[in-house]
Amino acid sequence: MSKTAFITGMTGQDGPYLAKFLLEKDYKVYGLVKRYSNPNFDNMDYLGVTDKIELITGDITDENCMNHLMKSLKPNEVYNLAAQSFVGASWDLNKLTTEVNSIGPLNILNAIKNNTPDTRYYQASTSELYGNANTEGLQDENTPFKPRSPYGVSKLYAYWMTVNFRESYSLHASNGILFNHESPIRGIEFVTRKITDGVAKIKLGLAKDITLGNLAAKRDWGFAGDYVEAMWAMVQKDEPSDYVIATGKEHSIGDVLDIAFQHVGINDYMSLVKSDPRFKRPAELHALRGNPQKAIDELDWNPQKTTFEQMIQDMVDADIERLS
Ligand code: NAP
Ligand code: F7E
Repeated sequence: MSKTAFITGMTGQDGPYLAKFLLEKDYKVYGLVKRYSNPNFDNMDYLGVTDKIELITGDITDENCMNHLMKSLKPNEVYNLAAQSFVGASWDLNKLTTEVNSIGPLNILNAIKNNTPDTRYYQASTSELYGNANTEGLQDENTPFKPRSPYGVSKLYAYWMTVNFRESYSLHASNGILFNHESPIRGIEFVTRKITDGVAKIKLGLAKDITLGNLAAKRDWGFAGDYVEAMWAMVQKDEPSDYVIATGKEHSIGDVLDIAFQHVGINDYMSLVKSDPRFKRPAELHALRGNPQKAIDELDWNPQKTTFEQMIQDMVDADIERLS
């Protein structure tokens, strides 16, 4: 009999990639979507999964809803990907961010514990937990957490609650500490997609320039399609644990700009990029680079499947196609 998985955050970036991966493994997939007057299934459509999963309307901040769903669906695996995931908005939306990113996972963990304690749980944790800890070296599972955004602080609670339910109630609950990962269906406000969308618009004559914030930021950017494989792999382990998922390579915003502009044949682009303090954050996180060695050793996960260059070029191509 095929396994069942319940994924929250189906309209986002990672939900559709994970659903596609699990469908290929013959899972029955239930996907949670928030109630909206005007739903947007574009990301699921892009990956061709909309009609292959059972969509359920709900909200992770609603305790009753999570209880009811665990009781009725009894999934083998739960992947909690739902979040207010935009760091930049988390200062103005600090309470909402806490309710979704901290209380949401708590509701799911309680619902599992009370209804289906054999269900395995994946929590979407993040490199934002580290803040500026150890920016000179690589961050791994033992690097101390020093979050610098309300988003990071909200995710810290969920991280420790996941560990706590594992240790207190023996739940199979794991944290994937994922570093930035991108794709053609990345949200338009995140910096890589903002750049690839902007470059595509400039190429097509639809925009004159791109306006960004802190141009000095550096990140460890991987491909979402590769990262969902690690989510699944940690849930399959006999013992639950926490894993850094990263490429181990650091890139600058300048690297993203170089690759994206060069891909459309524009080499001299400096006058096309503006900086506006509007897009800067009250506290910035300067640089991140993760050490995925534990995931390589224990999950047999390959951090170098898709290169950074290929990913950015694919994003530009997808944006040009979408806009053409
Ligand atoms: P995303 O594109 O922002 O998607 C987030 C999803 O959560 C959306 O489908 C959103 O629905 C849903 N959601 C928000 N509030 C909800 C609620 N109260 N109840 C139910 N669903 C809700 O995020 P992503 O990039 O796919 O990331 C997936 C997860 O990994 C997130 O938890 C994120 O914080 C975490 N993460 C991401 C990265 C990254 O680089 N992408 C790195 C580390 C960790 P609407 O669209 O309807 O609002
Ligand atoms: O910013 C700088 C910005 O918004 C990356 C989320 O998925 O990854 C993501 O969070 C860097 C930051 O991603 C602009 O200041 C400059 O230093 O693409 P981002 P993020 O904040 O790293 C982590 C791991 C998550 O968990 C999150 O959910 O780029 N930057 N100029 C800009 N960023 C944006 N968005 N827009 C700009 O104009």
